[in-house]
Amino acid sequence: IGLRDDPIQPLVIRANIGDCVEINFTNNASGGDFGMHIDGLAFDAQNSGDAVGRNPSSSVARGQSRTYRFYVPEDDTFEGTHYVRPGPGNRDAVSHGLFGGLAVEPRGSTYHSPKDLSPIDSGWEAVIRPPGKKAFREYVQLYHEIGNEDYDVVDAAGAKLPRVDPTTDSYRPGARAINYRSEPFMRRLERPGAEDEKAHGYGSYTFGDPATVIPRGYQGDPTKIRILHAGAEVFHIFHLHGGGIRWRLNPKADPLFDYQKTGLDKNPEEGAGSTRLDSQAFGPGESYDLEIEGGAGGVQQGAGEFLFHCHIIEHYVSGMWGFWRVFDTRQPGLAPLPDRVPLPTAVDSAGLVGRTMPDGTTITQANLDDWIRPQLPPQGVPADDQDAAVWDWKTDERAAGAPVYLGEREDRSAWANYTNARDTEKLDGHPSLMAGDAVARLEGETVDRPKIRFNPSNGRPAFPLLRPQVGKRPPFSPNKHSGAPYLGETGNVPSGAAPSPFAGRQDGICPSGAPVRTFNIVTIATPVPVAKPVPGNAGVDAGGQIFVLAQDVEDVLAGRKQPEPLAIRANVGDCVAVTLTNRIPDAAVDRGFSKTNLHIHHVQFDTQASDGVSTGLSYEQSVEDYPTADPQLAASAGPGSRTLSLTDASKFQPGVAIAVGQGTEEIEIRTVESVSANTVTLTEALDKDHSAGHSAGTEFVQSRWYADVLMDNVFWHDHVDGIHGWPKGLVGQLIVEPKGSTYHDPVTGNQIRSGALADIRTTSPLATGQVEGSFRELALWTINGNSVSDSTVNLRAEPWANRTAVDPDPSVLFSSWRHGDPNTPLPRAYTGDPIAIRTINVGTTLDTLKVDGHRFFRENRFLDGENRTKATPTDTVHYGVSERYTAILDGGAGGPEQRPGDYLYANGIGRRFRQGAWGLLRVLPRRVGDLQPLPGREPNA
Ligand SMILES: [Cu+2]
Repeated sequence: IGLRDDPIQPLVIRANIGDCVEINFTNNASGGDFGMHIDGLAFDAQNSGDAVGRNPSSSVARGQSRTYRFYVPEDDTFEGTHYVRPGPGNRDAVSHGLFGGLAVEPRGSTYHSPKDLSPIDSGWEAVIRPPGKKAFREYVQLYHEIGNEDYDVVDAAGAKLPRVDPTTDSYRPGARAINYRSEPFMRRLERPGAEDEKAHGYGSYTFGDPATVIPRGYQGDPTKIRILHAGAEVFHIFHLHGGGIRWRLNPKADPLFDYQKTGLDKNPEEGAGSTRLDSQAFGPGESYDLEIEGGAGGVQQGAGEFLFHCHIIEHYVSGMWGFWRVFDTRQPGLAPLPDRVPLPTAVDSAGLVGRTMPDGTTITQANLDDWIRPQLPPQGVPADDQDAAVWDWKTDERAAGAPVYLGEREDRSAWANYTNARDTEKLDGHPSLMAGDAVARLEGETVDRPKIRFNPSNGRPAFPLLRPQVGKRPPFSPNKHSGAPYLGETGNVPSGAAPSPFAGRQDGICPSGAPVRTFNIVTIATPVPVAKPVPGNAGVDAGGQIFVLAQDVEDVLAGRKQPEPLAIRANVGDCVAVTLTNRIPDAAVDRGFSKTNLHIHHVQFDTQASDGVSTGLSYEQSVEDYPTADPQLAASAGPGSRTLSLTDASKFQPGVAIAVGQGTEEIEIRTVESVSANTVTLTEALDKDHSAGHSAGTEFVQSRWYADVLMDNVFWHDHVDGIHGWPKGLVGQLIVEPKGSTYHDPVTGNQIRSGALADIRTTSPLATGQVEGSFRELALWTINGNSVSDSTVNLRAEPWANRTAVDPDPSVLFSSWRHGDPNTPLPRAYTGDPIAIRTINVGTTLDTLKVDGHRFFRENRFLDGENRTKATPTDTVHYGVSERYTAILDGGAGGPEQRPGDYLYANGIGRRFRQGAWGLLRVLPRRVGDLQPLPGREPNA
């Protein structure tokens, strides 16, 4: 039974604004009398389904029936999911699934099956047709725990699941669920031979589709995701991947937002103010309506898998995840929205012949290979199931309209995770293929290959290109591990004489002419000094792991530069080009497998290769440690050279992409033309010098991001092993600054490329009415779970105990006269300097950030008609992992009264404060030699 039609799912029913809801309820359950209550609607006390206070009981005994009436008031703000549950005394039954949702839809809406648009009565997935407005797809997701926290979850055979997953260390595998379904990584990684597949826990290529919900849609479909916390045990934080696929915190406060406006948008409306979110913390009983900007595929209009999960890492590793599958061609079993032009049906390669492509090429049998080959991973037979450099595709030269391009041989191995039909329809008799696939068998082969499908309108491989191959690592993306294999790296690239499949693309990730900022990022293992040394404790996390710019690797490893989470910056309208390599040795990490990747939020990107996570049928986006996995240069190579002499060239095949100088700022990416013994010849010459001993190989990925709007600070992090990696430091942020900004060291004034403390020199407003020119900036992560101190800011801590051991007097606990300045970041500013704290939570519970003596706004661009801020200021915010705030201090440093002095900032959770997650903001009354003034601001002499 596929999940879509599975009768075992939470009951989701629907009503419209202004409707009377009449429920004929029969109790057939054992275990007592039950009623049915709907939260947030109007009802008579006799009709409430429970017995609260002096209200009469309205539950019914087993075998009995009654009718309940609820009323949806005439008010648009009632739209959304309302919790359906029995009386509140039945908490235990609720924790085992006695709950559902009533989705309130716009006035007069009708509800339809996503399969064929027939009317439906219930179900988590629906097509909603409101009169006078565009139809939208609706996905109702109920997040919940299984049982209470003392309950032992059992498997299908009745055996208790472990409290701690032996494959990942995650707590309570199988107990974190969406719509009664859980897909703990444990269930995937326990497959024999899966030890090196931890990076592919979300991968359908390696493990098949998960048991959890897979909403499906077509690019540009208007979409509302309605989330409800139906459990009662712990908070969750909904997070949706995919970059420019965001929603408003407060859509009704943003008159410029309209769910109906979908499709490609490289310059989205900055909006009247409500903040764009891709993470939302929610607790028991809370629900949110996420109206997706740009619709399915986001404003960048990608096709592919858009992962969603609770961002609390132990929750998603324990099963609370799924993905939204967005197609670019029409699929069996998924009806187009009734008011949208249907996408084309995919064709095989022969079906492209005679069509004219966006670059002006008319496809012929003669130029077909020039068109298709650059869009596929390099052709070759992988050396083993971990060889991601090639993909074993073929052409059938005997077929009608030959050549016809075929994918890998279908995997017919028996693996329970994809032998069931799940949300994506399967091809009968071919458990790993999709409905709509056609197969061919090559001479001499004993199994079929699926014909590769193409979008006939643009000649791209239709998503998904890949089909499951159980236990294998997926291939890297084509076009040199491009970050944008589907959308293209750059928009509107001019065409040439030859066929150029990446030319003429309106949806190329970066608009042509956008400035490109390049960051070569390396993950390294390095000791991190977390706390000041005290007798008996050096305060060093010997197992630290961080992202670092390649240019800084040697300085960090040599102790010349303090290790910290990586903050990088780009301006609105900039294109960011990233290479990622990994030099964390296997021996340095949990279970001896050190792969890393880099997942970013919020910016526009191509989810098929820049998400960081190889979700579903995406390309490989994680990398092994290159010093082990790849060879080194046996002799130096320099500009103009096309040959590489390597310590071992046996892993390379013609056509594969090779990064020369992995882990260095000089990294260059080329294509292998030929291999002879240990010499590799490249198709293009090198531009830079590379020393003997430097590495060259296939373990690298490229990402491409477009910072389309002023979205403030953006979280990024490793997504392979957050349980172990985030507390050690594998987190970062991209800060999107106003147009025209430059970034400077506050001490020297020199321009900088990274770092938590920066002066931002600009003439563009950060937030109208608050900061309209240059400002000072602190990137601040509250990172918890570190082995030196459970609570840190930016991997640094100033534990109270270290101070009270010296002087137990609490009245001077925070005195720098008594104890010196704390070890934590210490931003400095002159009175009145504009200052912004860019903060992100990296913990497993909710934390608060408090800034003493100052206030700031949760929403910085929530303005009235006269451009005055309408938001309410606060001095403390709470946030869960991945939630971020830009705290622009009202009145600047020293507040509206412009008072100099030292001000405390701290994590407000008592034990975290005591463990050292606090620091000082120093507001200086007059000019000092080692702090540059901001342009246009003259400090007192
Ligand atoms: Cu959670």
